[in-house]
Amino acid sequence: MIEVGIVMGSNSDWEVMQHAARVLKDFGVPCETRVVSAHRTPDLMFEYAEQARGRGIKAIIAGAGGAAHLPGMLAAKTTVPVLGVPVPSRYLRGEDSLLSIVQMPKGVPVATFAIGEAGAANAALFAVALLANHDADLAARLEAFRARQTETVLAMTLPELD
Ligand code: RP5
Repeated sequence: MIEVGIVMGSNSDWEVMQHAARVLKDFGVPCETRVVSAHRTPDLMFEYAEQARGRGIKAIIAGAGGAAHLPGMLAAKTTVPVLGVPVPSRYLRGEDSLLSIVQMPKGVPVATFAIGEAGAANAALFAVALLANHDADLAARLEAFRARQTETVLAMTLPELD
């Protein structure tokens, strides 16, 4: 059963959002990827949000750029946690996306991540952490991931100056 939905406003968001899919795949979390646009396919967006909980989806990672209302509108139609990823935009480099997603009025939260690749990967890691609350095997894989990351940094060296 699909546990995490990854949705994005356009296939042009995939370059960024693939990093969320990659993390979930590496952790063995069943996920789906869909193009769902808030302003170009609003009926599909509502349908996706309305059906999410019934389909067993535990978290929705939503990426969008520009006037990025997709995460907020999904959150308006479902109580499944929505994790928003601001996608870099052509003219404002994603600052517009970030502010659109993060500034949700009180009452309908969207967890907002960093602009771009780091945000997409971290949204997926956050979804893994949510699922790991009820999945000991997944929690162990998350601990192992963090330990490997720590080892990598501990092994880093810097060049000597001449
Ligand atoms: C948003 O508009 C999408 O999330 C995308 O980031 C941006 C541009 O979309 P395209 O013109 O590339 O389809 O809705």
